[in-house]
Amino acid sequence: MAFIPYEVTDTDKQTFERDGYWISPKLIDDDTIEKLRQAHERIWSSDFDGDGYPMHDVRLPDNKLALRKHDNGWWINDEVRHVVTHPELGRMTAELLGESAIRLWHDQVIYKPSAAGEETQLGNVGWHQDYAFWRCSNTTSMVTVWIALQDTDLHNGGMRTILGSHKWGVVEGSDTFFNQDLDGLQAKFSKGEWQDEPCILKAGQASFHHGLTFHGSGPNFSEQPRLSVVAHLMPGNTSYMKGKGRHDNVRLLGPRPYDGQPFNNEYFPLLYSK
Ligand SMILES: O=C(O)CCC(=O)C(=O)O
Repeated sequence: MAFIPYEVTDTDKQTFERDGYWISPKLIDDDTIEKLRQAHERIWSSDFDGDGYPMHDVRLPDNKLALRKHDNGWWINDEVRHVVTHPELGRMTAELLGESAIRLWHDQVIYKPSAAGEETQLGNVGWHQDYAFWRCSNTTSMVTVWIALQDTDLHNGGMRTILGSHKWGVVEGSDTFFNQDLDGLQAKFSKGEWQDEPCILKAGQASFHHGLTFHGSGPNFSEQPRLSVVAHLMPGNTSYMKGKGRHDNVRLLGPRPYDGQPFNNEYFPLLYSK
């Protein structure tokens, strides 16, 4: 499994700061892409590495056109773990955020089935801000690294991001990943400004978006599923902020989490420290 090292440039940082996202060059080689595609198959057929359990049941949706996703694939799959905890991802994210250390918040393994010839929105991901789900964290300065396991564009339901929307702050009610009505959500959130840009990626490239950047995705019109592995990353000193919304990660701090408790135990591995 090999990562292809890349030095983030000042121009890359400026793009990330201006647009709220940045697309990397190819970061993982073809062998790693193939292993991650196999990891998908193994996860969806409940063939797990290690002796433990997944964080949530890996249950296939009743409708085969529906999006499948699993959180913390790294608990149950070695290839996913290798990639989402990779120091290179941490180093690049540290550069983009101007942080000295980066930890894993959680990962996602996402499978968008083919909807070729179907009239369906079941594979859609609603416009949302990731941080809307993560308000128990004391910083919005978090990053999602979305790694494409095939060439990805709007034909196969690739992500779209709203340029500059990371500067809008935390927008109330933007925890709308599971709302498949993209037009309705746009009407709700746009307030006139809405510059929608497709994330066009070759297999092995990644898009790095800020925790406040609005993004979503539409149908997969291609004949093949759209596969990705996603790492959600945070600054190394991120801590729990009480009273701001529930997230399963808070349980991983123990039975009596306290306000200000750092997310720094083994559930939140350190990827990189300067
Ligand atoms: O896979 C998608 O289309 C959206 C994924 C997403 O919202 C995310 O990774 O933050």
